[in-house]
Amino acid sequence: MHPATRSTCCLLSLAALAACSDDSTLQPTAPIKGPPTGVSLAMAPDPTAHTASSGGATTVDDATSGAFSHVSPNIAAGSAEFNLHVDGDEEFEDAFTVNDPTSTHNGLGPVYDNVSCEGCHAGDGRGRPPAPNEIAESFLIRISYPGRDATTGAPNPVPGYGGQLQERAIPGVEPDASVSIAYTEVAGTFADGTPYSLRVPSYSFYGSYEALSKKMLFSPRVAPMNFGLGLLEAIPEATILAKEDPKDADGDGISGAANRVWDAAANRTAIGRFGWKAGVPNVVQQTAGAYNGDMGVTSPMFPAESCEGDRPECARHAPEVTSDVVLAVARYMQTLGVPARRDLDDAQATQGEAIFYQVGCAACHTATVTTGTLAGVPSVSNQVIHPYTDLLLHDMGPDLADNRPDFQANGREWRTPPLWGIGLVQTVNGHSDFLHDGRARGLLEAVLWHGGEAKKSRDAVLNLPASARAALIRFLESL
Ligand code: HEC
Ligand code: HEC
Ligand SMILES: [Ca+2]
Ligand SMILES: [Ca+2]
Ligand SMILES: [Ca+2]
Repeated sequence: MHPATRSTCCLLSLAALAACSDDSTLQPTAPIKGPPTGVSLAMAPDPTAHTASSGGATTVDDATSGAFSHVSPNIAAGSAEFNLHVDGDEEFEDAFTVNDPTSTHNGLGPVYDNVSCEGCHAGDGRGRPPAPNEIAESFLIRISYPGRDATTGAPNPVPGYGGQLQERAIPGVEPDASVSIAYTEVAGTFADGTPYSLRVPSYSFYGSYEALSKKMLFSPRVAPMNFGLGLLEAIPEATILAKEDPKDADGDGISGAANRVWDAAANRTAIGRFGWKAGVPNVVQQTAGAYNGDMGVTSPMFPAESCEGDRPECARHAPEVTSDVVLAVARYMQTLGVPARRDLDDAQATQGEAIFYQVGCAACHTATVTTGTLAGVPSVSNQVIHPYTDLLLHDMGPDLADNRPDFQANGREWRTPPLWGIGLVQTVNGHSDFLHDGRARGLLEAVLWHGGEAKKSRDAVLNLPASARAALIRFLESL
C-alpha cells in the first residue's frame, strides 16, 4: 500500500468502508450480502488507483492486440532511449538459427526452448502451457537438485541438465527431454451453491537424453508479460522492503518477503524482482539469462552454453550476442508503455474494485507505488504507477506449490504478479490461461487457486454472491 493513501479507518463492513472512503466513485453500487469476510485483510480502496494512468506518463492508450508493444509515450523520437528501444525491438523478434551463412543470428542451441524472445512472449504478452500432443512453445521447466550454491545462493544444477529442461535441440543433438501435462478436474462450490471446477496439472517427462533422477525438482512456468518492466525495476528497494513482514508481526496473516538473489554483473546478492519467484534482480540479467537458457545463445554475462553433459556441442566458444544487444533488448522491455486501464465509469467494474480491497486482494496486489530512478531509463523515473504487486514472495499454499526452492523462495512461495494489463491478455494472446503454469482457465479460476497467505481472501470470494464475483472479475478485466 502506498503510504499516502493508507486510510486511518480501513476495515470491516462495506458500509464502514463506504463511509470512510474519500472517493465516492469507489463505493459499491449495491450492498453485498453474504457472510462477513476476513476482517484483518480488508482495506479501504485506494482512490489514486482509480485512474486510466496505470503506468503514469508511460501509459499507452491502446486496447487492441498491439496493447503491450508500444514505446512509452513520454519518450521522444530520436532520443537515446528511443533508439535503443527500436534496436532492441528488432533483436527481440529476430529468430536465431545455426550455421546459416546468410543469417546474422547464428548460435541457436545446442539445446533450447524457442528461437526468439517473441516466440514465447508473443506481442510482448504471455505464454500458455502446451496442449496435449503439443511441444511447449511459450512455457519452460526450471529444474534443480536440492540445496544451493554456497556463494550465489542459486539452486543446485541437475548434473547433465543444468537449471532448465530444454525441449528442443539443433540437428544432431538430442533435446534434454520432453514434457507432457495431464489434468484432473477437481470440483468445488461457492457458498451460494454454484459449482466450479479447477484443473490440477501433473507432469511427466519422457525421451530424456540420459536417465532423469527422481531427485530432480522442477518448476513449470509460462512466459509473463513484458511491458512496464523498467517501472518495476525503478521501484526503490526501500519501498519493497518496507512492505516485508516475514514473521507476520502485524498478525494479518500476510508474511511477504523479498527474494535475495545473485546479481551476476555486480557479483553480489541483490533484491529479486523478475520471474515467477523473483529469482532475477534486473532486466539486463533476465535478458542475458533468457538468451542463454531459453535460446542457447551465449553472451559476455553468461558465456557458457546452457548445455551440459558429455556432449561436444556444449563446449565453450566466443559469445554469440554482444553486451550491446543484451542491453538494447533490456532497454526495449524497460521502455514498453503500460496499457491504460479501461471502463472507469462502468458501475460493475467500480463495484468490483471496492470488493478487491474489501476481500484483501490489495494486501499483496499493491495498487499504487511511486518509482524512483533507473540509470539510463529516465522515462520511468518518479512515476506514480498502479502495478498491483508488492514484488514480494508469499506462501500460496500446497496446491500451487512447485516444491522447488529458488534462491530464498521456498517451494510454496511465489512473487505477487502485477495485474496491470491482465484484462487484455485474451485480446493480445488469444487465451486466458493464468498463474505460473497456466493452469487457471480464466481470472476467476486464478483467484480460486489462491491458498496459504491468500486463503482468507479466496474464502471471502467463495462467500460472495454471484453478482459480486462477477463485479470482481469485471474489475480485473478493466486493468
Ligand atoms: C521458451 C520460452 C521463452 C523464451 C524464448 C524467452 N522467454 Fe522470457 N520468460 C519465459 C518464462 C517461462 C519466464 C518466467 C521465468 C521464471 O519465472 O523464471 C520468462 C520471463 C521473462 C522476463 C521477466 C518478466 C517478469 O515480469 O518477471 C523477461 C523480462 C523476459 N522473460 C524477457 C525475455 C527475453 C528478452 C527473451 C529473449 C532473449 C526471452 N524472454 C525469451 C519464457 C521465455
Ligand atoms: C497473499 C498474497 C495474495 C493475495 C491476498 C492475493 N493474491 Fe493474487 N496472486 C498472488 C500470487 C503470489 C500469485 C501468483 C501465484 C501463482 O502463479 O502460482 C497471484 C496470482 C493472481 C492472479 C493471476 C495473475 C497471473 O498473471 O497469472 C490473479 C488474477 C490474482 N492473483 C488476483 C487476485 C485477487 C482478485 C485477489 C483477491 C481475491 C488476490 N489475487 C489475492 C498473491 C496474492
Ligand atoms: Ca549457442
Ligand atoms: Ca538443460
Ligand atoms: Ca503481515
